[in-house]
Amino acid sequence: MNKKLIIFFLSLLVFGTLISSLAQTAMINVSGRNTTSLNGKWQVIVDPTGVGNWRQVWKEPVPKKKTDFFEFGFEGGTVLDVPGDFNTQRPELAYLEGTVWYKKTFSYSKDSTKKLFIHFGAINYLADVYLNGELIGSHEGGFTPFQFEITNSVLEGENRLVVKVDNSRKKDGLPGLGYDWFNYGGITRDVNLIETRLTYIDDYSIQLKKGSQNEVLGWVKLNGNKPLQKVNVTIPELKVNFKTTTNPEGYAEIKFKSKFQLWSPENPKLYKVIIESETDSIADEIGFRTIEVLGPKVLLNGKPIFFKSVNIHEENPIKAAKAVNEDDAKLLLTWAKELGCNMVRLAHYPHNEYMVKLAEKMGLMVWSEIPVYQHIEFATKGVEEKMDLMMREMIKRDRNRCGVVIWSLSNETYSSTPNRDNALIKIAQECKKIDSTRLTTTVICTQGYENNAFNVWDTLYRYYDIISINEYLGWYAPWQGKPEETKWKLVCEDKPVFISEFGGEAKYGNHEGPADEAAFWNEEYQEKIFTDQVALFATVPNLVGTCPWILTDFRSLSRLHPKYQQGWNRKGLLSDKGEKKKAWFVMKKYYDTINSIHKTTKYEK
Ligand code: GCB
Repeated sequence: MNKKLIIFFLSLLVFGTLISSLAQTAMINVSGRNTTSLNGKWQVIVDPTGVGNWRQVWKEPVPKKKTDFFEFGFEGGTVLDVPGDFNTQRPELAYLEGTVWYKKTFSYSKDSTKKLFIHFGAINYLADVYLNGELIGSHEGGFTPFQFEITNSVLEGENRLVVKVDNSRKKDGLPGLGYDWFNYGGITRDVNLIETRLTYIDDYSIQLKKGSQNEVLGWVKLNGNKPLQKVNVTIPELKVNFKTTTNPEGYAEIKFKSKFQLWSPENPKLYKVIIESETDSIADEIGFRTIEVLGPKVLLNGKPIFFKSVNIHEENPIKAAKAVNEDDAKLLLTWAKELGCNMVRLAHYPHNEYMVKLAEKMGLMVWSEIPVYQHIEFATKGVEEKMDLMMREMIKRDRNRCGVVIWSLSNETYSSTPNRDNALIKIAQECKKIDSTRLTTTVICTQGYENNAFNVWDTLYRYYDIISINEYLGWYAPWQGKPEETKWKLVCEDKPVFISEFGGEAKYGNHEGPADEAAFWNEEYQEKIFTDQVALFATVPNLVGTCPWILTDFRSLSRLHPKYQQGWNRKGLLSDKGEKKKAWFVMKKYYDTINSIHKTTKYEK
């Protein structure tokens, strides 16, 4: 076994034990396993002031004596849908940032040849999970999966599961106190019981070796009491049948060659891949492609690619609620395709698995991001560890999704924040250790823009593959000359540049006021920003992609304009009802023609 991989697995082991008192990082490919869904109606206790803790509501005591009574209970109370955010399910929860206790019962027949896990796709933000009155563990972070093994704590017959969900903002949270999206609380993703054999396939990585278009280099990891096993990886369509044996740690390297039809936006080919050990078997749909940076260019399968991207929040604007299922994903991604995109930036946190899988099937590359957003307390104890864990949870879940091509490790942090550089350099290096086959980026919005010259000075970019810039020229920063005459200064001259956010607000159907005045939120002003941006793009050196902010209007409590915003950030190319604003057509035209006109201009000093 390759030395680097041994070190990687040892560090996973050490790290895994450190965090096991909290949640376990979840096994991958839940839909390929033996699951019982716990989605559906859950009883809840709404507890805005957090009294449920001292009342110990998870114990659900019943009066025994005539004088006993309890001022809480799940029976006869509110019922909410899981998955779903709690805020949009009951009017009185609309703006709740606090605690809701969820309860579900399930029955189980114990089987000594099986292990049982409870798996949560995500809970926003803090979760304490109680089974039959006992705390089994906790998890922090609103957008990544986690699990607990309950083989020994589950009871024969009926079981009571109580989950404390708390979406209060935390100063040392990820994100921190302030962010420009709606803080949907709740059990927002699927909940499953997963039954496995005593030794099961926990994780695997099956992707092309860095730089190769015909060789897979990966690994499989078993978990359980019989780590030494024969393992087969088969891809029936390619007649691949690779055999290996795991070592005493349950690990085996996977290495084989084949003639793959490479995945690309034009041909999003996925193969059925079956991984079998002596005690377990799991199937996946996997695509193969390479993504790399060569000087100022990004190459997909060895050829230069221009990222025609769009930003998306995990929200169904029509329902004005959290996006939670495949239909929601389809709605959003179909719009992205219609715009002419070949990529989506899933901002500003890892989205649900439906989004990532469907994007891959539809030929959309994915940019996935952790919620290290703006004012993060990098110097506060524990914050770096949380960043690291969230990154690992994000990568573990989607490592086999070839559609994911970029890991973004932060958005709009400030170089003056104590320990920011240190933390973001460290995480970039860790990310590469875990996955050297994808590109990394960090997004920055503090740059110089004076006398029509744009100065990208933040040295943090040196540690990432792509320079990603949120610029908002024409909206937050008024133009200082002709867009097509903008001059550029780049801190890293030879790196690809991606314009990860630009745009401005307009209320759909609003044509009030002069077309050149921002304060009227009219469609014409937003359209002009986009026309000017297209002119600007021709001046950007090393440009490899653009990503307007944002596909649709989205809910944000910091958007207080009573007439035009009404609690919505109106930078969508589409309204909250999916209506196309004028700017949509400018962007669509750009994406429909860019392949024939775009040349990556070299940076010149
Ligand atoms: C940004 C942020 C994004 C905001 C956007 C805006 O730079 O990255 O989260 O929503 O600006 O609309 O101001």
